[in-house]
Amino acid sequence: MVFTLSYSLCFLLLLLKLLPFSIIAQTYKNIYLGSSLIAQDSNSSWASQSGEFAFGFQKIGNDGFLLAIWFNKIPERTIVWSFDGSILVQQGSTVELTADGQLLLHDISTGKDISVSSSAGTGVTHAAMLDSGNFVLANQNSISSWESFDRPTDTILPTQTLSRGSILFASHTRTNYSKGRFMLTLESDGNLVFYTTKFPLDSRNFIYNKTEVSGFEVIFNQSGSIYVTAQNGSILYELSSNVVSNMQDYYQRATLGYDGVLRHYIYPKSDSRVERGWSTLFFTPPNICTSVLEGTGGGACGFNSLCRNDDLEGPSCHCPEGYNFTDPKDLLKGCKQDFVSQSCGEESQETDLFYLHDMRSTDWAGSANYEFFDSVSEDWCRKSCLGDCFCDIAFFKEQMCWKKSIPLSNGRIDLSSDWKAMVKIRNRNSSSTTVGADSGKKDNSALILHGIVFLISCSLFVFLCLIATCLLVYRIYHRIAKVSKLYPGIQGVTLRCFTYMELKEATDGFKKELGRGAFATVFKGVLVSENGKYVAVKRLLDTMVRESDMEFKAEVSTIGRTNHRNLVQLLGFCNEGQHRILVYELMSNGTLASFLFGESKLNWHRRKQIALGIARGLLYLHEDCSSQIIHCDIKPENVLLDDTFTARIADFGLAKLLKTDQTRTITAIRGTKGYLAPEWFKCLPITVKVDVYSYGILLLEIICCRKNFEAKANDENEMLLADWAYSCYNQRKLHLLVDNDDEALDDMKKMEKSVMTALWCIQQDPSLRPTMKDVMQMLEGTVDISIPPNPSSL
Ligand SMILES: *[C@@H]1O[C@H](CO)[C@@H](O)[C@H](O)[C@H]1NC(C)=O
Ligand SMILES: *[C@@H]1O[C@H](CO)[C@@H](O)[C@H](O)[C@H]1NC(C)=O
Ligand SMILES: *[C@@H]1O[C@H](CO)[C@@H](O)[C@H](O)[C@H]1NC(C)=O
Ligand SMILES: *[C@@H]1O[C@H](CO)[C@@H](O)[C@H](O)[C@H]1NC(C)=O
Ligand SMILES: *[C@@H]1O[C@H](CO)[C@@H](O)[C@H](O)[C@H]1NC(C)=O
Ligand SMILES: *[C@@H]1O[C@H](CO)[C@@H](O)[C@H](O)[C@H]1NC(C)=O
Ligand SMILES: CC(=O)N[C@H]1CO[C@H](CO)[C@@H](O)[C@@H]1O
Repeated sequence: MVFTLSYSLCFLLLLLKLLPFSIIAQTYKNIYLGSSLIAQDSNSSWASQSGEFAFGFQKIGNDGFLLAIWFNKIPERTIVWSFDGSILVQQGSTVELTADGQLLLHDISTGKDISVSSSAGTGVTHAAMLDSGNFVLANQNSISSWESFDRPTDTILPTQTLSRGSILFASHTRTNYSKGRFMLTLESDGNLVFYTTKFPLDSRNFIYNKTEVSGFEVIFNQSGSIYVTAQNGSILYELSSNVVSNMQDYYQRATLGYDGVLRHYIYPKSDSRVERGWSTLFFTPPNICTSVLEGTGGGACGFNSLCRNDDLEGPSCHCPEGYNFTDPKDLLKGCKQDFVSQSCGEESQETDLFYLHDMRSTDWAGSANYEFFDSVSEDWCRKSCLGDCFCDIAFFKEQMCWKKSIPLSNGRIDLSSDWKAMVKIRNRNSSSTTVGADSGKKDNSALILHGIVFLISCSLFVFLCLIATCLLVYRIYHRIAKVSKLYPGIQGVTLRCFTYMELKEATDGFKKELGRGAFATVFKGVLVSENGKYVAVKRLLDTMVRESDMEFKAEVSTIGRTNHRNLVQLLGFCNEGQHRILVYELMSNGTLASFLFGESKLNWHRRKQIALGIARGLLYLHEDCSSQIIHCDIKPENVLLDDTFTARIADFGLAKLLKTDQTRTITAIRGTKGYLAPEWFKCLPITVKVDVYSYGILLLEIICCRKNFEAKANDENEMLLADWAYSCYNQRKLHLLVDNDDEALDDMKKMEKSVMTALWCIQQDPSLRPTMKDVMQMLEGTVDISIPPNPSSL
């Protein structure tokens, strides 16, 4: 920065003492060592000579004061720079240019001093708020050693330049100046790049506009042009050009808005103008809604939201019907369902409780479709989505039907398009049913007809693959089961065959319900015949169980022949008429889910033990028991804790006990949303690696004590634990995953190993996932773990 400083500083100091301030200097006003400002309601600031800019404290709502620079002559007091938007100080805090030339922010509530000019060299003799909007610390020779222009926040001003490596970052919201979700940088190789971040981390997520030039710097010149120049000064690329001839009559700024759009604004200086206010001269990208197409992350407006770009007003965020903003104060945080989503359990009953709402001109581009059908009718597409608990929205176009689940990415509204999305919403009440909800029952024949059409489509293969796999797996087990006798177990385990009356008595007429799942209800019981031993009695819904006696017995004996300290032991069964009941030992501490997501959480060391226990149990099922068992539904609800808090896997072997071939494609899938490996949705064989995947998700949940998908997470990138964990791992910020968990924070090495193991388990490609034996070794620390690739990349 050029200073027109007079002869000597001493002379100036002398003048200062004798004369009023304004006479001294032409273009600057000095602030001397020892000066300070206090954060208080009567604004205190250091203004520039012309009074157009000021440096000091700006009150931000009722949250505190921000150390900032702003346009001082306009009513809006628009902020163009701030020290650190995340630091708001309370009334009475000060900023001081200390005797040794440091600019210090003293926060009265913490009592801490924060260095504002940390990189300034020694020898600072004064500071100045320049008329350009630049605040500088300078030495005796007026060489500046620190400038606010070198540390831009979201705005650049005329005469300011952006050098290679500088970053403009969007504010979080209109009124919150901490770092937001979008950044603009001139990269070290000279490209001008706009990108989204993995908010709240700064790291780059998706580049939504890139100008490939080998730029040296970005210049905003006084007549209102913004351009990229080469090192020799020649203009390589013009971003915004001056269209107003009398630019000196306007204030100008270029700001990267919290919505990710860079806008060049002007504001008439003259008071005589009737209409004053910032108006946009130029903005880019032209349509951010279509520019942001993130592979991971929610898109321009966050998960499940819809971005709409109006020519006049720019982009705005909306929620689909039935959804509300996650945080009404931060619309970019996305939307959440305003209803309880469809349960995958009693699916047949719940279908009637939902309807599909048509939303025209709406699309969620790039959100993974988990199913696609060709040559089907719209009606078929609707019913298929309604009857499928995984389907949250469907699209129909020219006989093609796509189904997607939340969280949905990159939603946008384009009024000129012919898109049509159908959003599934729970009925407010059964009387107020709208589209298609009440037609479910009577149209079964139509459904079958369309089923034929559907057989032609690609999904035929998915369907056949599943059936084939199931049949094959089943055959193998069946054969093994046939040769062994029913009752004698191994290692002294004998299955008891109970009568229905016996169990009715034991449960006092099936009174004390412990839990209810998709295909069974569990009751507490006590066996008088065995010294009052407590048991869990699992009564399978008769519609869900295989009809054949032989099959049932075979499967039960497979389960009965397992014996491991990390499995819930099957004690006996009942197979009388339509009554199919399994009797297990009772686990006094209930499910792991309640100790991860409930009020009282398990401590870190216990959680580590539990993670190992589950891995051991799974390893036994996969490799060590007489016939391999794929669990198919590993989740915290299916891990029980006994009185010593040892993890015991429940419900293994049930996958084969249940009818798998009664319904259409997706419902043939066993398992629970969120824990399902991708191969369930593809035409890939189902192997033990599906359990490894589910285990990986479960392991992350155990580490972080939270659900894999949490709509009310602090920030949208935290919503999907799997993605969030990878970002934190990649950024070496694993501490963010276990916020207040001191024990885990003290055990970072182990915690990192666990996260790495989990990331390997949830790789898309099953062959990349470790076996449970590998997992055990990784967790026990007996092998080195290599760096896991991004699990969401294909
Ligand atoms: C302080 O500045 C605000 C605008 O930021 C203005 O509305 C208010 O009147 C000022 N207060 C005083 C005491 O000057
Ligand atoms: C601003 O947003 C950040 C999140 O990025 C949050 O931590 C902070 O509390 C917010 N500040 C205010 C004053 O709301
Ligand atoms: C600013 O840049 C534009 C475009 O390159 C040029 O026409 C104009 O003369 C420049 N103004 C100044 C004051 O340098
Ligand atoms: C400046 O450099 C660019 C390439 O960086 C080159 O194309 C241009 O001719 C140079 N201009 C002058 C005047 O040297
Ligand atoms: C990127 O920015 C340029 C310049 O504003 C614009 O012409 C182009 O359409 C933008 N590209 C996208 C994909 O938004
Ligand atoms: C969601 O929005 C609707 C109206 O748009 C409102 O009635 C409802 O209370 C909101 N729900 C929540 C949870 O904020
Ligand atoms: C929200 C609401 O009105 N719910 C009612 C819907 O109808 C059932 C009976 O069918 C009532 O029990 C609910 O209270």
